[in-house]
Amino acid sequence: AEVAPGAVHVPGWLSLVRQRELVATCRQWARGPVPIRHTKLPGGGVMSVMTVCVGWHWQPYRYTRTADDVNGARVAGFPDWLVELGREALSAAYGGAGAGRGAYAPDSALVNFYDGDARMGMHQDKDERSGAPVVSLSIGDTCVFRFGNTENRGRPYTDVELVSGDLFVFGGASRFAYHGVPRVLPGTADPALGLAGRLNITLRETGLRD
Ligand code: MD3
Ligand code: FE
Repeated sequence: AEVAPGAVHVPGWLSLVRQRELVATCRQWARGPVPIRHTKLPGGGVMSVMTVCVGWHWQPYRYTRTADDVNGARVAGFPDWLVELGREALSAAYGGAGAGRGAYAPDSALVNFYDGDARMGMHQDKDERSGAPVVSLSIGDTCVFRFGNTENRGRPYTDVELVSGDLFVFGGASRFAYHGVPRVLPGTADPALGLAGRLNITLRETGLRD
């Protein structure tokens, strides 16, 4: 379903097997080389969401190769299979004939973990030097995702429930829209996932080079 121009929701895109594999992979990334943590904001705040990065490390508000704000280690490399997953996601959302899909080259993933109390305020993703789409994969508890406008944090916005296995792609006119996660619905995940909470994996092109 196209929620807005370039913003496409594909419910149930990931099989349960694929979701379980991704949970296991995220658990590995969460251990290191840079451990998952609550990101500290320059103003003194701390995010309720926990984040671990792959490929490039996001620290508000820039991407680096080493996690100077955590333990100084170099982040895990961005695997080829994750580039492939990103290309498959674009095909699923925009169609097999989607222009330039082979050229999609995500080089960074942010893995966000939400417990029942975690939230993400309305923001834009604009630290990337690329207008390439962002791919979002949801696993675990259902959440309310708020998709806003490109002008400000407030109305108009649309609330959409994101369920485990859902894919969302944000490209074109939606790439720089405000968005957030006002709440998670605890205990809604399939017990077979063995995950208490919600994982969101976003794939991005940073537009950066070493
Ligand atoms: C719309 N994550 O990591 S995913 C983020 O569920 C982030 O963890 C949320 O916002 C989460 O920055 C939302 C959906 C999403 C991600 C990136 C976008 C929506 C987007 C970039 C542009 C527009
Ligand atoms: Fe975001």
